[in-house]
Order: sequence, then structure tokens, then C-alpha cells
Amino acid sequence: MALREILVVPHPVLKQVSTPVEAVDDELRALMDDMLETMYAAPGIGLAAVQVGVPKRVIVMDLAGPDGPREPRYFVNPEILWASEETLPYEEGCLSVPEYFDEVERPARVKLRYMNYQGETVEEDAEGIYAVCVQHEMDHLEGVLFIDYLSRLKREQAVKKVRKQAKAA
Ligand code: K1U
Ligand code: ZN
Repeated sequence: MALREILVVPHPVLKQVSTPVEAVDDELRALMDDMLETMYAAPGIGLAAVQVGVPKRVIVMDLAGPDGPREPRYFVNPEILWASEETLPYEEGCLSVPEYFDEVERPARVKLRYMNYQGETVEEDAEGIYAVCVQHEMDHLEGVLFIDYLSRLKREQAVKKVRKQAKAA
């Protein structure tokens, strides 16, 4: 397993639409293992492959957080089959927009279909932080960042802050 570099705004690859995965094979599992290790090290609770420069429709997640017992989840070619009318506001963060947090409102519940680490098709319902995080990560697959839902002024401030951090580092 290896740690990968997490791309930050305004890297152009983050705006790419990710392509579907053809097969869940050992090469893809190695990518998902690297992504999970990178996410734990960051630390974060989710990561999309495009954030490590691989624009494929792959997400990893662990909602237990970096200190809890590990509960990794893997999503290949995820789809949202249904989303509730009811919405949930949540203070979101993103490893590609480090140290910037703001509120985004998304459907409170979604029905998902995806392939897991074994390549099996799974359908399940998500709510709470699971629904928030999976929608945030699926936006990455479309080249959309959570700051794209904010005002232009806030978005520009967020990018400016990240550029300043990068310069100082
Ligand atoms: O960059 C990402 O997509 C990961 C992002 C996921 C996310 C967080 C909150 C709402 C929606 C999506 C993060 O993991 S940001 C870091 C974070 O939330 C966290 C870090 C350490 C402990 C617990 C949470
Ligand atoms: Zn993100």
C-alpha cells in the first residue's frame, strides 16, 4: 500500500468527470487500498479517486473517523437511485479544500447502487452523515466540489485561502 498525493483546488483534474470502471480486479483493489490509507492519514472520512489524480468512478469511506475501529466502505460506479425531498444542512469539509468548512444542504436520504470491494452489486439506503458524505464524494465524480454550492465570493475566498497555505508551506 502507498500514500498518494491529494490534489487541492484549483487543480484542473478535480473538475474532470470520472469514467466508469470496467471490472473490479486486483489493480483496482490496489488503488482502493492506497486511497483508504491516504484518507486515514489525511485524516478524512471519504475520498474519491479523482482527488488522487485518477479520474475513475471509485470512492472509499470510513465514517468511524480516524480514531474509531475501522469500518472501510468501497464504492465502484456508484449511482443514486432515489433522493428524498427532505434536505439536511451539514457543515462540510473537503481534503481538496483543506481547512475550509461551510454549510451545504443536500437530500437527507438516498438509495444507492454500487459495486463493493469484491465486485458484488449492492443496493442500500443512506441517511445522516452517510448520505451527506456519499453525495459529496459522488459530486467529485462529476467534477463538482462542495464550494461550488456556495456564493462566488465564498468560493473565491476558499481557493485564495488554499493558495496562501500552499505558498506558505
Ligand atoms: O475530501 C473529501 O471528500 C473528504 C471529506 C468528506 C466529507 C466530510 C464532511 C462532509 C462531507 C464529506 C473529509 O473527510 S473532510 C475531513 C473530515 O470531515 C474529518 C476529518 C477527521 C475526522 C473526522 C472528519
Ligand atoms: Zn471532497
